[in-house]
Amino acid sequence: MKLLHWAVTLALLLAVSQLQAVEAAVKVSNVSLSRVPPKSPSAAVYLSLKNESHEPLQLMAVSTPVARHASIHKVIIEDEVSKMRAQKKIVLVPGQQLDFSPGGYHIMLMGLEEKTFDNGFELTLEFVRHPPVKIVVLNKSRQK
Ligand SMILES: [Cu+2]
Repeated sequence: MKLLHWAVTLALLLAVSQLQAVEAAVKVSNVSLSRVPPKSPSAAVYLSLKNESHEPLQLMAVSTPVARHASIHKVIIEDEVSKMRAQKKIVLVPGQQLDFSPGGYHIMLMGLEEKTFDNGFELTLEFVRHPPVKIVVLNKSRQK
């Protein structure tokens, strides 16, 4: 009975340490928000995403309670015209860092809920075979 207890404890410890290893696989930094024009009902979030694991990392979706619609966008040039295209996924190879920036990748928020948006908000990044990562976006561009 005691041996079984130890086996269960060991299994749990292993599960926890594996979970922590996976959690540390994604690093998010340089989070910023752009809302142009200031009163428009949409905004773009920029950030740096780094894959610190030894496996490819796939960002599949984004969500936030402050917008009716959130998606991964990329700016492309087509016939000399700048357009935004929704991206189904972004794949980062091990060690790769991707900087979302104006003119490139961004997280598009549409149909903003003004009251909640103004105080900063939570944004969830969803990955394949990796737990969701929640980040906080501060609304520094707030206008009184
Ligand atoms: Cu966009």
